Amino acid sequence: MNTRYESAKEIFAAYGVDTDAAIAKLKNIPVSLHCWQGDDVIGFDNEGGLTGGIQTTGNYPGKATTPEQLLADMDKVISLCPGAKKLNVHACYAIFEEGEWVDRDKLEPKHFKKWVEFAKERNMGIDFNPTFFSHPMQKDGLTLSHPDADVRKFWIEHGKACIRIATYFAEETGVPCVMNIWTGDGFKDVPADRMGPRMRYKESIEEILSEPFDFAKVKPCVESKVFGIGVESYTAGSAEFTLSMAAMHKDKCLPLMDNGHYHPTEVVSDKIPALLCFFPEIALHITRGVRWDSDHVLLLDDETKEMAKEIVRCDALDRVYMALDYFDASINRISAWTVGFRSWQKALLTALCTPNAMLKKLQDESNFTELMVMQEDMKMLPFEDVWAKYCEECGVPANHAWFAEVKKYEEEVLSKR
Ligand SMILES: [Mn+2]
Repeated sequence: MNTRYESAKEIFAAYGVDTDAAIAKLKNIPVSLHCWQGDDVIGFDNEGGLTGGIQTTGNYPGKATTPEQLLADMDKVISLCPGAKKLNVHACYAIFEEGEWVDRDKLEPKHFKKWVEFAKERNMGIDFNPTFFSHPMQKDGLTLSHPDADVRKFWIEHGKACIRIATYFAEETGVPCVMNIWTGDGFKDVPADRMGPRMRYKESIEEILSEPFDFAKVKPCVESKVFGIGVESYTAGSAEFTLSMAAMHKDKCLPLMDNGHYHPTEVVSDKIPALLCFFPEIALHITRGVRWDSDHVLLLDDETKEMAKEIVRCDALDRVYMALDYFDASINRISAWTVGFRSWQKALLTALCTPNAMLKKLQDESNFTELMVMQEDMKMLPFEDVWAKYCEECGVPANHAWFAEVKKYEEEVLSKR
């Protein structure tokens, strides 16, 4: 008797798609799992809560408030998701010893030793992010672009410290560390000077990048954003600014695109192949904005699928660093994390099972009528059966059966916090 997978495999093979190869490939593509879904982007180094242009909404019970809880929660998520993972840590998640604390400009590798231990035990690399928000030195909404040199200096030192920590992550895990620079610097209302803050921002980033590092191990990125809460009229790190920054410093930094950080009708799926024409490597933050940069949980929606498709059909799985970046505090956080990670895995697997060579040929022959017909047909292929096989091989449930685990964890662990 034919199993569903065997039957699906034949259907895909008729279009020239090898589903076994797709499954084998996806198993080895790391996707970075962000630690900040577990505690609503709070971290362990401050008591002030989340401030500075980003926001979580909701107060679902059970959020992690200690490193032990957060690591246990991440472990639960990891156990429910197929595929290779990398950790993504923000600097505000430094884990201090009892009674110990240093400010962000003085952070050292030892403050992230527990993250390294956790990653190494699970065979994962670590990505890293300086935290330029939720801190009293973020003054007037500004950090690296502030007119006061002392404010800029504090944050430059933070950036340099993070490069040293990123080097430590790369050396300990043997996996390059993507280190992303994002600030919420900007203005609520019409600025009188748009260039000044950007010149200061440029010089500050260049100073951070003057910290010695090996570009094979540490991959600094610059992330743009069109606006933030309370920063609606102007951001220093606009799309043009960060893209130019990366282009002018190709030997030491990459552009990072967050698909929540553009005007609502712009799509990052179209920007991926544009950047790949010029940059050997790029980085992504994958999220779902609803009407604004709301960081809703990633779902298997059209744009998510389209982004994955572009990475795959540009043959760029080894050139694009993929990291998840969403946070929802209104639902069970373990479930939110898991749904998002699994959605991106589904999008990648779907892309790997799409007959891209056949579709490209139709386009190159200007056979646009047939291209439309075939693209519509492709939407109905039995992806579910390939997904089930992939999950089985990875030892995780293929369908919602994983949610029973989350409910059990909520009852036994989360509800007691
Ligand atoms: Mn982001």
